[in-house]
Amino acid sequence: MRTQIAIVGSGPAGLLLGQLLSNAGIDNVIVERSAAAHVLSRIRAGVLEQGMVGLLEQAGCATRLHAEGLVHEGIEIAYDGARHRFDLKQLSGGSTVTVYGQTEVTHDLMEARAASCRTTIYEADGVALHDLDAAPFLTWRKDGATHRLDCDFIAGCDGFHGVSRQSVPAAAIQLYERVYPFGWLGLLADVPPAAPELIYARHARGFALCSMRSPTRSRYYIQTDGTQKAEAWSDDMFWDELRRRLPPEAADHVVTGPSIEKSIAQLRSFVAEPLRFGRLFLCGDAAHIVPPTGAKGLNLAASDVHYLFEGLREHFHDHSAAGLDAYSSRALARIWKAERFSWWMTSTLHTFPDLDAFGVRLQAAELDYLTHSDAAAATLAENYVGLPF
Ligand code: RFL
Ligand code: PHB
Repeated sequence: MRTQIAIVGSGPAGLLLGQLLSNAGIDNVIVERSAAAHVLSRIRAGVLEQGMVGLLEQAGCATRLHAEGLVHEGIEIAYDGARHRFDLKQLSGGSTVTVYGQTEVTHDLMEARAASCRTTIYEADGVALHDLDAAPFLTWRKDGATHRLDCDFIAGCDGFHGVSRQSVPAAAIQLYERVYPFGWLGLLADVPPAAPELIYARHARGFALCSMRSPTRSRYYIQTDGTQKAEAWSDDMFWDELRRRLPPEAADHVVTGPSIEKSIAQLRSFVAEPLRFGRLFLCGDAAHIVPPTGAKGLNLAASDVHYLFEGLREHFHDHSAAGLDAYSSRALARIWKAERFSWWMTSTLHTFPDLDAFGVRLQAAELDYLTHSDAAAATLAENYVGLPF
């Protein structure tokens, strides 16, 4: 089999890239390790920047998003028992965010992919990348046979644990990493949200977040230490701990109910540099991870896709290498700013086991500054709604 672009991974990055390429008449094949149902079962991001919404429009996959997504003009940050609203729209000069689950984005992209009649191979075992410098190809096993896909370029969209980044010789790649000594325990339930906007809460017992998927479905998170397992938390334990960490009038509005899903994610900051190795391009979580506090992971995957798509389009349509040559540095400039913002929000709102009294005072000063300075609030808003592509 031969194609122009072999895409490894059918998460949001791989599917969005595939859709943009297909619409531009550039042939592509997606090779995915898991079954489609498994890819759709992972509950992850919920907040989309305007840039990502624009890309989904460009891909022709935004009809349901516009019908069902919730446009949010503000967020709240709570600490010391009080809530503080940040008017994102006003502070950022008109930008908003859209609350629409990653599961729904993936679902919409999968439907569009099926309609485009391009090939997607699910349940591909042992995907391997070959000859990245000259004539690249993928191999994998499926149904008892080994398969081969030759291509012009490979897009490594296979997430943090994928094979693409690991196919690069260690000497050619630089890794930057910070692992935080805690995780987030998330719970999804069919109950109305506690408040109309997201609440990020700092508390001495640990961070908490009130988010949502729709007017009848809520998503909550609490900070837990890195060693805990989701199974150790009953729903009642979760709801009790969540309410303890919220200001009283927000806690009073939490409607409890049975969980649909409960899982723990370890928090990590990670960047691999560069993003290009010969004819392989890394894209999305394959190249970088942010802690979820700033809601940036999925949105960063989208901006990578934008830069990579533009580079590939220029290559095939305009016979220019400029966009592909610039891909790594253009994407990394935006990635590091999102890394900085996500690290800052995480550092400001979580409790750290080894934080001394000086560090606790600095966190308090940071929050006091944020809630009393228009400049600080504007900086938060500018980053939260997403820096321009
Ligand atoms: P994905 O989604 O991990 O998809 C990678 C795909 O590649 C497949 N794969 C392979 N395929 C073939 N061969 C292999 N060897 C393979 N290895 C893996 C996988 O099966 C999968 O289908 O990466 P992608 O596409 O780069 O997308 C990234 C986003 O999923 C991620 O950044 C976000 O979910 C992060 N994130 C958030 N981002 C936001 O922008 N806003 C948020 O509000 C937000 N909240 C979150 C989050 C992530 C969370 N967790 C669980 C880490 C909240 C949480 C709790
Ligand atoms: C979510 O709804 O899953 C969500 C929202 C905001 C974040 C992280 C996750 O910062």
